[in-house]
Amino acid sequence: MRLTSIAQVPDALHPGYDPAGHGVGIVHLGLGAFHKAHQAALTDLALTAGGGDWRILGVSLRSPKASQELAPQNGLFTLIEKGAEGSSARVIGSIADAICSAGDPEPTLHAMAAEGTKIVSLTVTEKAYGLNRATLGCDPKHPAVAADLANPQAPQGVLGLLTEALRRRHAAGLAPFTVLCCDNLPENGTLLRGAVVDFARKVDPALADWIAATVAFPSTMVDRITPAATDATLAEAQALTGTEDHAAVETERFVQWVVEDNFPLGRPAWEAAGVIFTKDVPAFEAMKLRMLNGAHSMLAYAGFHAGLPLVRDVMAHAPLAALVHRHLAAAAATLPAIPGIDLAAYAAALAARFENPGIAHETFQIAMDGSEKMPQRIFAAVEDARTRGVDIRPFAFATAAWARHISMATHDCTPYELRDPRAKELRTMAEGKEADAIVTALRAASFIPAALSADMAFWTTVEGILAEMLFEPMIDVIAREA
Ligand code: CS2
Repeated sequence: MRLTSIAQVPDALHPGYDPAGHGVGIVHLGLGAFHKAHQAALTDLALTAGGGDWRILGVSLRSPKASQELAPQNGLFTLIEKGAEGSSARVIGSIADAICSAGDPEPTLHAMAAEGTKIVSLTVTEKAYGLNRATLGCDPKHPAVAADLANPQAPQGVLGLLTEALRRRHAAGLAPFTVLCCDNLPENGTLLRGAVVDFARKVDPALADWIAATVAFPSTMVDRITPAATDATLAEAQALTGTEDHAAVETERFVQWVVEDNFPLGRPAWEAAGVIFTKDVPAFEAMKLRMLNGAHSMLAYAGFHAGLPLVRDVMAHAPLAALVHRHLAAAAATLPAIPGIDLAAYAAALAARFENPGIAHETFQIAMDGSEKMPQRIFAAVEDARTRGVDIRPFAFATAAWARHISMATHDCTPYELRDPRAKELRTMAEGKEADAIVTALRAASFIPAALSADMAFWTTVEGILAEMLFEPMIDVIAREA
């Protein structure tokens, strides 16, 4: 029997409130596993503690798969939390409904412009925004941005949807919703604000001024390791709930959300769910991006090419695990102190999370979209490593491992697809090339910051390691490096 009502599942798995008693206050763009395991789960706890009309309308932007899984279940899904000691589950009631905006953005725009909508949150991945990080505006060449600039009333992309929905609210005399970016980008609220205002300025300058003056874009740091759900996830959900759940998700027990408290129209009682509200989100964000995500990217490239399919396999391979610890320590050394945070303890906790035997997180999944991830995870750390006198070799190693990935070298691993929005450009730069030619092409690439491009000592180190990775088995290069 398909999961459609909480009455079908054991009492112990019920949400702590009656979902039907709460209206929608949040429209969420990007209905992936991460949203379900993170913001939806924490909003579920906030509804239990503080109530309110804070349920979520989930919107999938491109593929209708996620909305087709959730809508027939009335938004209900099983959250399976996994640790070394086993699994536990509960049914999440915070998602009220799910729709897909591809093809017809009207229902999404209608919901975003509705008076009851107080927050529009996003987990759409780095590449979906169409940000220009150098100008802190939008990138008019990004496919979704270009399409939406040509047709702003029927948008498909994130910037177009936000701008058109805000235009409709302004025209209707409604206060703007708060825009809550939950993607792994540095100062994500500030970046998204710049891109939306720039996009709006190209469409309607008066609207851009209103957005700049009135819309809140709090920055956030989000964290929960959540692999893509598999058939095994769904089978486990069925065993735990006694129902057929096509939208179940599995995740680790750890969860962290650090948020700038700037919600002019209010927000759920997220503090009751352990959410940290602070003015200094960028410091937490840099810590998480450089340590967790930076180590993740390094181990994903090195691990995938060394024949280690899962993060936990990497942690069981002593030489690469040693490089993970090395990377965490080096990344920590590039960061300023954060009051109340012990970076060595944070690094140890991250390593334990990577070792989680219950989580099957694929190195190939993390290897996706490197050109969008490397700047904030690895390259930004190099600049601070220079000013702080930190050894840059761990970051050069991570960069070389990524460069090997874009070179498509398969002398010691299975053939793979390069999944990156710049795949074509990257392959032209690197496929079948020697290390020196790849490094020269990378230094000239638009996503490499100018200061880093000029750091010859860094690139010479990258080139040396990459030359080894292109000719020897990755596993041997790792063993020598460790
Ligand atoms: C990972 C992240 O896929 C990736 O790039 O590094 O999704 C990571 O698991 C999350 O940021 C953890 O919070």
